[in-house]
Amino acid sequence: MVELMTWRVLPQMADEKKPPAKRDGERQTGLVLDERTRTKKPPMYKVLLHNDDYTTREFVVWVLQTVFHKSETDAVAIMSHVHNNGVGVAGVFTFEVAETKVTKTQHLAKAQQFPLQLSIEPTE
Ligand code: TYC
Repeated sequence: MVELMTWRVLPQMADEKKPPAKRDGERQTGLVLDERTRTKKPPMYKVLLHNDDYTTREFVVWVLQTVFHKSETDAVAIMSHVHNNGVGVAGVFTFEVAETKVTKTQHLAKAQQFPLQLSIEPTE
């Protein structure tokens, strides 16, 4: 998947010899970006993993490594957290990416007859 982002340079920058004083929100690139480009971040969503008594620890660790690109150490820590607390965060993504990861994981779990449950929740 390819995501494109446009960075619009304000016209005032084109002919000015010295840059204007730094504004609030201007980043270290020196580019002056319009208000919308500067401030708009996409809403982000947590993918939650839920504990159950049947899915193996090994499968959960494998899913965290292959679908969520976690290191083995982080994958084991997240799996253990879910096992001990009932629920935990597998990762934080835009909605479309979160949905795709949930769907992939559900298919992988079903193929092995594991009842693994996931959910999506907006970040604050
Ligand atoms: N509780 C499971 C077991 O003891 C392991 C497990 C961990 C299952 C995390 C689901 O999201 C989960 N085999």
